[in-house]
Amino acid sequence: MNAVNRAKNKAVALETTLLVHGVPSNAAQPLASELSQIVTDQGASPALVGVINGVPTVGMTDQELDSMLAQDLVLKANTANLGVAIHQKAHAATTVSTTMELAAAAGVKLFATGGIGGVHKGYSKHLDISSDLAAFTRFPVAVVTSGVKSILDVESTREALETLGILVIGYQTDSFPAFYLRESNAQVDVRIDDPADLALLIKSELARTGRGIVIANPIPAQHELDKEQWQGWLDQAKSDAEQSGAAGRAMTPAILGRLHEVSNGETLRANLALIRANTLLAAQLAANLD
Ligand code: PSU
Ligand code: MN
Repeated sequence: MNAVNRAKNKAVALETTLLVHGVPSNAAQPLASELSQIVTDQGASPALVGVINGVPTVGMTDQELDSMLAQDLVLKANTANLGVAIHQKAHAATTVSTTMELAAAAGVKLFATGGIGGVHKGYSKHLDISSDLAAFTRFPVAVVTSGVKSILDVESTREALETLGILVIGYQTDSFPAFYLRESNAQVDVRIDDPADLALLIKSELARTGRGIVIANPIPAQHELDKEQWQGWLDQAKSDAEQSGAAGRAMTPAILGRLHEVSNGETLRANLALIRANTLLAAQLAANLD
C-alpha cells in the first residue's frame, strides 16, 4: 500500500475527524497547532493522521492539513470506508478506528483523542455502534480518551468494551468517565495513578496482546459541565439533529455541532479542554515508553 510514515520516536498520533467534523472550522487549525505544541513540550512528537489524495499519512504536514481544511466536504473514514478513500484518491479525515489502524501500521503506540465512539442511544430506532470499538480488538494502540462521548449510551458502551475483551484503564479514576462529566455509573478494569507505572502496563499489554487499550482520563475538574444543564442541552441537540435528518456517520458531527450552538459554546470549551488534557497525558506516556 502506498502510505506515508513520518512518525518519529516517541510519537503521539492525533486524529483528523476531530478537527474536520468535531469542532467549528475556524477552531481546527489553532487546535492542531496547540496539540502539536503540547506533545513537543513533553519531548514527544506529534503525528497527525489522515488520508491525503488517497495516501494514508501518519505525520501530516501543515500544508496537508490546510488542504484538507480548505476542502468543502471531507470524507469521514472509519475502517469500513478507508479503502474507498484510497481508491478514489480522495482526502479523508480518520476517526479513532482508522487513526488506530494507520498508527499501528506505522508503529505508533499512543494516540490522544477527545472521546471514542460507542453505542448510540436509540436515536433513529435502530442499532448504531461505532467501528471504534472493534478497532481496539485489532490494532495495538493505547488511546487516551475522556471515556466515550456522553451523547452515547455510556453504560452500554462500557459493556460492549467488556464483551470485546478490551482493557479499560482509569487514570486516577475508578469510574468510567463520560466525556463532559468526570463520572458515569460504570467502572474501569483497573485504576492507575502513576504515569510511569501506567506506561509500563501499556508497554507490556500492547506487546502481549497485539490489541488496543482504552486509557480513560476524566475531564479536568474545573472544566466539567453541570450535569443537569448538560442534560438539557443534549435533549435539545439530539432532537434538532434527528429533525435535520442526520443519520449514520453524519449523526455524531450533527449532534456535536448542534450541542456547541445550544450550549453557547460551553460544550466546545469543555471539549477542547479535555482534548488538551488527553494530549498532555499521551505525550507524557509516550515520553516514558521507549
Ligand atoms: N470525539 C470528539 N469529537 C469527535 C469524535 C470523537 O470529541 O468528532 C469523532 C472521533 O473521530 C470518533 C468518531 O472516532 O467521532 C466516532 O464517530 P462514529 O460514531 O460515527 O463512529
Ligand atoms: Mn455510527
